[in-house]
Amino acid sequence: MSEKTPFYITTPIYYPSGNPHIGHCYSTIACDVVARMKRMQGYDVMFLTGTDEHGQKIEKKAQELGTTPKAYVDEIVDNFQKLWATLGITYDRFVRTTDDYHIKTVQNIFEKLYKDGWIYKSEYKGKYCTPCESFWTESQLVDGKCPDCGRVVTDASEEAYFFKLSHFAPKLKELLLDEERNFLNPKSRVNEMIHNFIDPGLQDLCVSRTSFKWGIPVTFDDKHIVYVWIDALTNYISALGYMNDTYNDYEKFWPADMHVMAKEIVRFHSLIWPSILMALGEPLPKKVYGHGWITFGEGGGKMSKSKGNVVDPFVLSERYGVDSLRYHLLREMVFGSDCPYSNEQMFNRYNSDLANDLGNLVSRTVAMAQKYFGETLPLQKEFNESDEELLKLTDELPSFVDDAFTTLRFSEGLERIFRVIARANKYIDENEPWILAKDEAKKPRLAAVLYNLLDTVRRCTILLTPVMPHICPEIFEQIGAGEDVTTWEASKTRHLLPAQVAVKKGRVLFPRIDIEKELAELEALSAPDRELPEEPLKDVTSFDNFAALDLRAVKVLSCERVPKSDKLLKFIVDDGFGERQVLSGIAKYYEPEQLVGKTLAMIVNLAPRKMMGLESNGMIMSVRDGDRFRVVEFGDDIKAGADIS
Ligand code: ME8
Repeated sequence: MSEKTPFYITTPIYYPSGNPHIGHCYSTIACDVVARMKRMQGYDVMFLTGTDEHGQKIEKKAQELGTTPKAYVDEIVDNFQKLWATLGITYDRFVRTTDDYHIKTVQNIFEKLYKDGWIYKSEYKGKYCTPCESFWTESQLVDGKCPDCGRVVTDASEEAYFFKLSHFAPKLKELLLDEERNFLNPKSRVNEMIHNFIDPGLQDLCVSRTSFKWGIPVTFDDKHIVYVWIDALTNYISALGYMNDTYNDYEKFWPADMHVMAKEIVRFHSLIWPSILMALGEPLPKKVYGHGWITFGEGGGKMSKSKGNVVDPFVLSERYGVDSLRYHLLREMVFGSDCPYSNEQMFNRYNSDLANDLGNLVSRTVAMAQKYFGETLPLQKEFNESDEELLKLTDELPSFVDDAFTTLRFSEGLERIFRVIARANKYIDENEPWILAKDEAKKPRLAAVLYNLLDTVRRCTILLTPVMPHICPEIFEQIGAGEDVTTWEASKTRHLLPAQVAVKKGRVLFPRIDIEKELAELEALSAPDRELPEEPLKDVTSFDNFAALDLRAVKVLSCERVPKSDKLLKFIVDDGFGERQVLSGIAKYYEPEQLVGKTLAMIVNLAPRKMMGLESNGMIMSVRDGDRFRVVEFGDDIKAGADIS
């Protein structure tokens, strides 16, 4: 027996700095479709996804929430995994950069690159975008700001290790321009990489940091942690067992057949990643695909968690079906381009393609087979020349769809399948089965027409299975197609349904969506719940009462828990005139050391009072945030004693 051919496909590993959204779904569904299709075609597939859990952003978020980075990411990673389960994502492995085996690989690689002279110690000076964790050269900034997110960058300088990326510039250019190899797709990204990055001069890459702690320690210099890209990109081989003992799949699956991602991280995958691999002496991935962004709202822009315009994929798949969401995303997005997301567009597409074209074709055909033949078609089949157009169009589908899906041109592949489905609906109108049924002598022809229709549905449905894996089996059941005639290979051959095929009417597969009604309901769902604040509004008071309060910014000099109290923290603060002691009931929400050095808001002229035997002189102000309270704080530039009015 011949060994199955391995096929290795990867999504980016996502940052668990916020919950997954439709954008993450797109890349993951795209990879799932390719993985499912390759499995159907008999490949031995490894489909890898995961999460990229280190970095300053996550460290900061966890700190703000008063939790540890690991506890913080655990919860979000769980949401990613729940979403993938909901969407029917058949990944084979899920890598987390906090997994021990991954850490081992990163440390081993870093050590090897250092020993081999590809990593050296120096001083980093440059422009740094904290939210993006990216360094930029002056020439890459747009209006002096981060070209990715448009935010302010700062001058940064610190001791750091560097990877000799500049050395690889000529080889990278050769790789990108190699027509036959066709490494990076779409082609437009090749020009971007060369003009924006290689030609202006590739800088060596800073690969370690000392300014935060949440990362993988450099084994031979523990002040440093490995900075994001060596940690992140390495997931593609750590998860196969490269330089670790947990897995043993590197020989079999590397080099990857395709890395899939959106355009903003193509740079890292097509320049940095190949260079790291070249430095390690390892083969390069076969293809890198950088798709466009799903954009949202007027003016587009990458859908971002921070802009709060996220459509909840859990809600959409629950209400309209997982397969409808999968279909919609893949059908709308033209590979390489950005694509605005709108619920209205999804409903229109659903009604026209799924309810009208596919749903109707299946239900009409099955209903006619039932009505005219009582479910089982008779043996005799009178095919004729007029059937050829439909059959030929269907014959061309499998290789077209294979090529389209493998190169992420899903919309083209799906459009072609639905062209055949539309042709089949037209074939019904041309052949007028209801007229044939009136004449007993025409029953054999009627049987042939219905058989052709059922068989066309069979072949189209096979090709749709990777995209709509939940609903296609139902279609097979309705048209009486058993497992042997629903393999990928079987889509290539005409007339494989049994001669006396028996249909079975089932539920309406794609009930029409009442667009106005659904839009209104979604709107209502997404409107933020207007929760009433817990404290009702107080009676009006005079201006003098307000003016009598002395509100100031104060600097926290020390902070500790009050013994035997689970509520109270004891602060010594500088109020601009001197030091004072104040107590605050926020011990449940903060570790004392988190608050030292902060500048907080305080009422300083409240009469002293005693709690747990200690005197409190004033009140630190905090604001309710759900179940917790957060202190009201100012930036370092506000001086202790500054009055608040
Ligand atoms: O960049 N449209 O993680 P990330 C389409 N950890 N795709 C989108 C999208 C959108 N609006 N939003 C996100 C990282 N994506 C790094 C990757 S890989 C070694 C490290 C998808 O959570 C798309 O695939 O910001 C994009 O490249 C990726 O999520 C970015 O995910």
